[in-house]
Amino acid sequence: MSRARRVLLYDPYDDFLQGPRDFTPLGILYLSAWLKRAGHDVHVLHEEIDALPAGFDVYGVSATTPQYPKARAALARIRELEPEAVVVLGGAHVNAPRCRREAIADGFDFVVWGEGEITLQAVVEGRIRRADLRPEQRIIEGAKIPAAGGTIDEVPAPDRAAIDIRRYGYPIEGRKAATLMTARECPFKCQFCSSAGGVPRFHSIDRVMDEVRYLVEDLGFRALLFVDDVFTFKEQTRLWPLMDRMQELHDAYGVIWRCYSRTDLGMRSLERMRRAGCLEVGAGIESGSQDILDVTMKYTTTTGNLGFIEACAKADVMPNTFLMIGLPAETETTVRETREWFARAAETFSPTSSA
Ligand code: B12
Ligand code: SF4
Repeated sequence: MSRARRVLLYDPYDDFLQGPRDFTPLGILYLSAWLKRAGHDVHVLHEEIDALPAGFDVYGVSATTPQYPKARAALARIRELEPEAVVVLGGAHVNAPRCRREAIADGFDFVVWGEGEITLQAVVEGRIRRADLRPEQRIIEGAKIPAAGGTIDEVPAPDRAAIDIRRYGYPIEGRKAATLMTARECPFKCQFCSSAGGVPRFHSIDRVMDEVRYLVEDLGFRALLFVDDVFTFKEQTRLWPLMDRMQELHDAYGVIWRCYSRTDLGMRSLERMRRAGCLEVGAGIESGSQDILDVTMKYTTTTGNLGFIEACAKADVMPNTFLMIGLPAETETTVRETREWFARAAETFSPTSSA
């Protein structure tokens, strides 16, 4: 390996992301685990910009779009602290082409979009160098972790030891939930989504359960939040066997959890998930207008979405629904349709428990 480099990975504080919205910064924790395994001296920071330290060769900054102003301010601060350091931007914000170009124009040395691990390592080790590249060439699609042997188990678990994990915890039934991922990418092409159009790759069920057991048995969490864009892909061949394993843990420790799904999720899956401790499923309803669902290529229907709410009610799982106003083709009529859809959904949902 080339010389070990000092790397600081930074996820800027954001006023919106405080209290229950202060989630573990999984993106930089994955990168930290990967770079440490390659022998680098990596530090992780999820604080205000004032806390940024000097003394690093490479600074990796992570941002969603609302965090981008803070990421830009962090860049300015890093230039004061370490003018010669390489500063790399990644995260969901730069999944949009225009945002990548802006970031290079704003002065980031590199923009790595998509998956960060392999390409950030190449930058850190000097195999990709600023001096060799024109500005537009410094926008790089992150190499994807190959699904060797059918899984992405090569990815080390997030480096949760690098942060004070007990500070975080989305509340589910008053318990702090730890976040984790079991797969990468979504094959759908919803036009508004920054995760659209990939090739899903999965961790093995054994590997998922190793991480779950670490969170439950070693760190003491009794609630979990799976942050996969769509946790419920491959219902019969993957979800159901995973639910059998989760049910063992639910029975042993009373672990409860939440995940995200599309609404085309079968009743039998919802029932298995409930038995395995799932209390909430987050799902993108997006709109009560079929026109808008079609224009944005969501590939769902308003009636199918209502069927999902009904199935959740039967399975005793709380549907957390997301919607957007202002998508292309939105009019006063489509906004009214959305309001009407939600009124029908509220009537349809009559949970049989406090879940
Ligand atoms: C949990 C979550 C939340 C939580 C916490 C968010 C947070 N910032 O911590 C809550 C519920 C609060 C939330 C709120 C919102 N969210 Co949200 N959320 C997620 C979710 C489901 C998981 C995030 C996560 O942990 N991902 C796992 C990690 C591993 O992924 P990652 O961070 O992208 O990291 C990888 C790469 O991006 C890259 N990378 C990351 N950082 C860096 C840095 C460098 C230097 C490099 C090289 C690479 C790199 O490498 C990593 C590993 O390969 C994602 C969807 C998703 N699956 O990612 C949406 C997502 C991040 N949310 C999204 C949105 C739109 C929002 C809201 C704006 C919604 C709203 N209208 O209020 C708010 C804004 C919050 C904010 N200020 O950032 C969008 C972001 C789109 C965008 N352009 O930024 C996403 C991507 C959903 C989507 N599919 O479109 N969210
Ligand atoms: S199904 Fe969900 S994650 Fe996949 S592209 Fe559509 S909105 Fe994005």
